[in-house]
Amino acid sequence: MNARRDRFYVTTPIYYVNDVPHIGHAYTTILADVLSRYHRLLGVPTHFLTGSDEHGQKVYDAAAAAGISPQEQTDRTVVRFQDLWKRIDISHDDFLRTTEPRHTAVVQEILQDLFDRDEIYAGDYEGWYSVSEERFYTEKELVDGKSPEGKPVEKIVEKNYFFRMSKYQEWLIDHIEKHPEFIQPATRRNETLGYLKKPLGDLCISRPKQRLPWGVELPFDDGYVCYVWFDALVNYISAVGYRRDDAQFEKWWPADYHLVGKDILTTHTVYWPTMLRAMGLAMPKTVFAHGWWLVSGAKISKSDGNAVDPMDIIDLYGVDALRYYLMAEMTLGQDSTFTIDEDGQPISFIKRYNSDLANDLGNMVSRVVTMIQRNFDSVVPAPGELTDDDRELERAALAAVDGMVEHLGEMTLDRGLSSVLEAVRAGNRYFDRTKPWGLVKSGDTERLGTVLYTAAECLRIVSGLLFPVMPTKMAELRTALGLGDAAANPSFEQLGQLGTLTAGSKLPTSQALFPRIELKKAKKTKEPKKAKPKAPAKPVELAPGVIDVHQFFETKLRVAKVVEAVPVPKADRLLQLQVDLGDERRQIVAGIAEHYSAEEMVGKLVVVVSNLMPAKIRGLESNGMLLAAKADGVVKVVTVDGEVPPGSEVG
Ligand code: ME8
Repeated sequence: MNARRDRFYVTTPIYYVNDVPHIGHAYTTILADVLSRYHRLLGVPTHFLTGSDEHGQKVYDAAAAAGISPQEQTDRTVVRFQDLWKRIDISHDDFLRTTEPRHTAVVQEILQDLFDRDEIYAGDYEGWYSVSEERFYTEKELVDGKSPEGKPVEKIVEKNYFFRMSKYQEWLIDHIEKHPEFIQPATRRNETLGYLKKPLGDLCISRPKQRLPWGVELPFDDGYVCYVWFDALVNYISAVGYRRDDAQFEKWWPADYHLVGKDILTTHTVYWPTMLRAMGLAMPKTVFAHGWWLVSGAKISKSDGNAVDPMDIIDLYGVDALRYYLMAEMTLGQDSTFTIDEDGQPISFIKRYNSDLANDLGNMVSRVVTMIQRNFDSVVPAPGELTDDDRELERAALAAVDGMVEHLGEMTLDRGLSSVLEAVRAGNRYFDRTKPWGLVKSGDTERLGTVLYTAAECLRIVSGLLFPVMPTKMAELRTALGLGDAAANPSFEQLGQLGTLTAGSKLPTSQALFPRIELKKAKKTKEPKKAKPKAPAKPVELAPGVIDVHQFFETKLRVAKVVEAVPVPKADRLLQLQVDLGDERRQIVAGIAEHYSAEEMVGKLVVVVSNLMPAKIRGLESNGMLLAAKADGVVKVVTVDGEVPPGSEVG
């Protein structure tokens, strides 16, 4: 469990500075920040590294398009990332730019060393290159003449330098199999193991300067620069003193978590470990690949023009609310949808904010603080003897402390936050049960004081537990509860010490912590007149259970290809499927595990109901339903008779 780590080194991807940051970049960085802050509370020495990936084709092209030098492009854009991190309270210990000499010099030394030891050799390269993804594909990997992600590719033959990645294939498979924690979650481990079933080639690690002059120059051939990924991945070690400061390097390496999005799984779980192996270094403990933030079923990305600007949310609703939403809404490892209505209102955000922060937490805070202000002249009352009700609330708050520590260890942060919110809800129920307003009426001041003190104690614990996620708001809450040094974040140990709230301290006047967000009513948009099918002259009376054809066509059935499948832990009947619907990917949780293994399902063309409201099954988002036939306890999923493109309509 994380609580027992003796130090914690966490990294984010270093982001490309070809464009400004969007909510996806903010997400990974906030996640690393929250994990770092929790570990600091646990008393674990922590090192949090982030930075910028400044070389390569993308940045070079962006500079050319803007009519400026690549260095100017990086200098201008990196500030946008650094400013955003300041704005959203990122507490990183280091920000590495790959154009800094402390990094480039180390990259060159590594290249020279690998070249001297024949881990890097010169050869001819013939392949298909995708500019937008900055990587080569083999002929076999292309799909309809494009990269597997659908990006255009061009054929290139040239002399290049190669890293002997292929010779580490068997070792890597063995390492992944022996260390289940190395690639998480399990779906991603299976994906990498699947990738490693095909022979692994050597990795082309150079780019001729005449095609791309922007990069770290190869120390053994000045006609070439280093491939951007070979340069970028090294940031995780150059930043902590590799080849420069042995004591610092010993202290932090290997990293505890490389946090990445699932888009960059192969580079982190195939290229990086083989590079480290060739350098004779230890493997990172875990590469954790989280899912994507989607809008209308598509990955949020700048190039797709659907980027959500974090600043828009922050300006309207505040930094902490955004941080909370991103952490509470996404189940780590799965995709999550950011919904925006036709008026541009971030609906999923507002719903989560109103239910958890305004209705539950904000409401409890305002009940406790207002009653102390009105009935005890703003002075925290001393508790009398505790009843079972009071003890029950104390137990709920302490359970949240344990829950958070446990969920941190399992990287189930959303569930850790639910356990804290559960304590808040228990607090509101406690209020309803103990009815302090009734105690005011009956003049039972001692019992009233005990109830308010116990509720405020619960809030003290909650404020500490949510501090890593909402540092500003929780400092405000601590001030509102009369806790001396508002900014001081208590350790987990202090959090669990009951009776820490000081009776007799005076509460300052405070404002509502999380005012409710009123949703604007959706505009009435005029529906374009559809050519309606002719209604029958007389209403037809349908026999019970019979529907007419229009009712049938309200159900949208589509063909989907199952691209990934894994069993749902602790649920014997469920499989968690990722399906391809042509224009989007979805997750469906299906109750078929007793009839199909996960492996059997992958590759099947199934029929799904595609216009169902998303549902949560065992905490997993399920977006659609599989059709299946059932007879005598046998279940067979409905498939199509032949190859049709995923997404095809059925009907
Ligand atoms: O890949 N949802 O940089 P990059 C969730 N420079 N996370 C998202 C996201 C989304 N829709 N979009 C982006 C690179 N991200 C390389 C990395 S590391 C040695 C080099 C996050 O600017 C997610 O963490 O394209 C993803 O992996 C990363 O941004 C990609 O950032």
